[in-house]
Amino acid sequence: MSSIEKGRVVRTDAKVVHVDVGGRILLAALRGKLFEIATGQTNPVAVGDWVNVDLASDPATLEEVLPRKNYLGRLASTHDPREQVLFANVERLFVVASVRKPPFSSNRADRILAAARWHDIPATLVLNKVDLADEEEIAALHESYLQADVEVLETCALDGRGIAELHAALANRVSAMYGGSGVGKSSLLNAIQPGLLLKVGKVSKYWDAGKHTTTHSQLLKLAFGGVVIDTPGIRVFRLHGATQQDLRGVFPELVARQAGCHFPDCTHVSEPGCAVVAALDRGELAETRYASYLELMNEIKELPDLDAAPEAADADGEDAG
Ligand SMILES: Nc1nc2c(ncn2[C@@H]2O[C@H](COP(=O)(O)OP(=O)(O)OP(=O)(O)O)[C@@H](O)[C@H]2O)c(=O)[nH]1
Ligand SMILES: [Mg+2]
Ligand SMILES: [Zn+2]
Repeated sequence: MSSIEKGRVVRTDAKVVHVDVGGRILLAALRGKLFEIATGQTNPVAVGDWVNVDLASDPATLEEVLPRKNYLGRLASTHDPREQVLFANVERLFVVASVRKPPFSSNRADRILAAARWHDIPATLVLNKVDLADEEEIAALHESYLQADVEVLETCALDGRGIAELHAALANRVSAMYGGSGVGKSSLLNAIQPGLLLKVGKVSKYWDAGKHTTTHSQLLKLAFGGVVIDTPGIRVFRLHGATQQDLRGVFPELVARQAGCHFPDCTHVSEPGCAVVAALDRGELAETRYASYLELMNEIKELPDLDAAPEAADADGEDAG
């Protein structure tokens, strides 16, 4: 009888991985050879990965990471040009953002939404803490993302608004919650399933920012069917590996206008006869979205040489966990 079994990674630490094998969580050590495969990535295995584990050794060893259906990755850090794999094999990404405390960051949301599109992961924007902003402000945000072809949910983890909708969207599929710190990712999951008892943080009075309460990504089973990955809040999200032409394809409301541009490969930055800039001037596009796009375009130009030797950096870059 073979001692190799298939399981799903629910958490990763520096040297051990927590794997769900048939409902039992066991710790597996990473086989050294997994680090030797030149992938250009900081971590050979991520939460959500399906893996083969050898149960004959003690501790068990993680032998192989099975091919991924998809994954979300980002630039590891400003000092490390490799890709950090955040999680793998998700059917929907919930990009969670608060409308206040911390204030809504279109820049962060747009970067993550662009990356999700680039990695072919369907995404929903969750506008949380709707109890803290007025209706017009929320409606305007909501509208700008519908224009960007993004599904939007308005939620409040405290008074229960939108919780039934989020519950339905999470049921019977594999999802991930991702976004800034203190926006309410863990609170929303607790509201959906109180038994999860995830630790939630305080939002700092002085900075209106979260404090990195969740320190590691964790795959959770939902009692009503489905699994969800809770992740630590991030500060910066930089795309990894996308070219300027790739980026052009992941802002749907710009893609919808590009047939009208004078140059077929117009990047909508400074070319004459640009239909995107014309639409922007007429007030038909959200300026914040275009600003995010421009910033990403400039950043891609300045990316470090991917073949350069990476400096040592921890896998989670500049965030908490
Ligand atoms: N007013 C209001 N506060 C909320 C809401 N959702 C969460 N909070 C509060 O926001 C704070 C941060 O919530 P968390 O759930 O810890 O946020 P998180 O996104 O998991 O943060 P990290 O784990 O640091 O990434 C807590 O004090 C929550 O009580 C909401 O809908 N309205
Ligand atoms: Mg959390
Ligand atoms: Zn253009």
